Amino acid sequence: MAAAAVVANGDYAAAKTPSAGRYAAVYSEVQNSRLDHPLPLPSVLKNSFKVVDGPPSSAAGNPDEIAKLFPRLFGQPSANLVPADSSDNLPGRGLKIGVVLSGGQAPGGHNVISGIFDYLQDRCKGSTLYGFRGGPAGIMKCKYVVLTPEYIYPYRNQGGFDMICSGRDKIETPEQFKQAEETSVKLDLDGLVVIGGDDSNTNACLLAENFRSKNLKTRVIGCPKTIDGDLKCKEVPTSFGFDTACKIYAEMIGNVMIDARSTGKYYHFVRLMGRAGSHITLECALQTHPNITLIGEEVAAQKQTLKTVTDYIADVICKRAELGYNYGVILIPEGLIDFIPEVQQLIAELNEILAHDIVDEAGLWKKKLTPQSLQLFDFLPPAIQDQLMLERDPHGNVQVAKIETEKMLIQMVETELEVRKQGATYKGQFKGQSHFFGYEGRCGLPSNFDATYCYALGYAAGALLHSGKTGLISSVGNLAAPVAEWTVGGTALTSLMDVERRHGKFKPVIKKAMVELEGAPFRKFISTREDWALNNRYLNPGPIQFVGPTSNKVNHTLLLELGAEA
Ligand code: FBP
Repeated sequence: MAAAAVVANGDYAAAKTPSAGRYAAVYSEVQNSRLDHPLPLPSVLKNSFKVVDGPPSSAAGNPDEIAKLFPRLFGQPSANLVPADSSDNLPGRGLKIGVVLSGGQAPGGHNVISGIFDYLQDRCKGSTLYGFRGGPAGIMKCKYVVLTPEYIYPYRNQGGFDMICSGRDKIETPEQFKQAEETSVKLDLDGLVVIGGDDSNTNACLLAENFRSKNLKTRVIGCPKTIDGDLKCKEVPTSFGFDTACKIYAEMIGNVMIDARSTGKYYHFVRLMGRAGSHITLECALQTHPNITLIGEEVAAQKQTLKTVTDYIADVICKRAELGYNYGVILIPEGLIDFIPEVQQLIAELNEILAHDIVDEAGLWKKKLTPQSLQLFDFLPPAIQDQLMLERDPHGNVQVAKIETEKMLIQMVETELEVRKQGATYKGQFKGQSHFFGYEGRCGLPSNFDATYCYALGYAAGALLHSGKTGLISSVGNLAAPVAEWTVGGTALTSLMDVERRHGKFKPVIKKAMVELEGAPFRKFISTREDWALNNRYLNPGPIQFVGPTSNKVNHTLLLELGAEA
């Protein structure tokens, strides 16, 4: 970023308060105004603290397998930071710490780095923070930048991951672990912070285990990042980025709703990011009140098929037509097709074929599919067939962001409505418009909540490394309370793990948190969705506010899960 070079002043305090308009050439007024947005810290991080260990931990599933995979880390306790006397302060020696951004962008990542940096500045004078460039590959190739006050300043409270950029590489082969070890030794790293989602934090734990097994001093701490909102547990109430991304999508959905009502002629099929859990879709529904919302977890629990999903949408469209409404808004989670049992089965078979066989142009590979999967594959529109065959990501996942489920559903609903028209059970007009809101929400200016939460996560990661912890994920809790009362600590990464079959082998994975059908957000949604289906209760939340009465509003999902919203 050009702005990084503009602050030539090496003085930290001065860099924090540049003269007004310094970045005007490259930043909008709003971006500029965010640079000096003050970030409150939980009070435990503002004063002297000590680290208190909790009881021994276990695993989210298959503890015996996890214990075998992590012999040095399994069972370690989580850590809590509690107020203490200044006599308990850790020695303020300089540390060498690395930080890496891993996986998809999520608003607030820059503030995590700022939090780590400020912790080191405040409590470990003489420290060095290395930013590994381009994700985990930066660790393996020892590609880094030394983060200075001047380098960091223009990224404070800004969206994106462009300070050091991200990547989806995984450190998994013995050679790659060796490369990571070499980097750790070369830079004499005391610690490494991995900012990532479930896969990246699993990788962080493997690195922590590996470093310990090689008697290297490098400790590893993870940070919960993903707009998808599926990396969470009791101690980690939410992943950062979810709040901002949902607010951005909700604004766009609200606008589309008003457009639908204004013209009265379109059904808008909006697919929303979130490749596994449907948290984003559910939260956006709670913020905007669409006519139809599909929740993948419910579809799976009811063992729905593509046909039943299509029928459900067509039923609502027919009832609305009788009321005189030939328009509406339908929210679809990006991971939907992966929840439909018949498609799930097809994807599992395709995964095995793609991992082990050559996919020949003549289509002989199709003979390996079971008859049901072959029938379904042949029934899908060619574009969806191609999208299902695309290369898996480095973690073995189908790239659901590239599967245009919204277009497929429009086609299927259209065909169903045609049949109903011929049977005289539908007399309306149907025109579908497709949207995919995904990348638009990943690099927005972080909401006040994400900005503050991320800063605390980073500051806490610094504190955990300073106190010699490894294999923990930075955990900031009590988030419905004022920031001063937020709790801070680290949760054993192995306690979030289970084993899963990937690329045809069992691997440790952090169990994804899916939408709970008994949970408060889903129950709130089902209590009103029928009303939203037929009566237009559209809500347009408008753009994210940074000042004023609604600026510190937190998403419904988090508040409902914490019992702080009715
Ligand atoms: P993370 O799990 O890495 O945070 O990424 C989430 C996500 O934004 C998903 O919602 C989406 O399916 C995927 O990334 C898209 O990946 P890519 O950036 O590689 O296209």
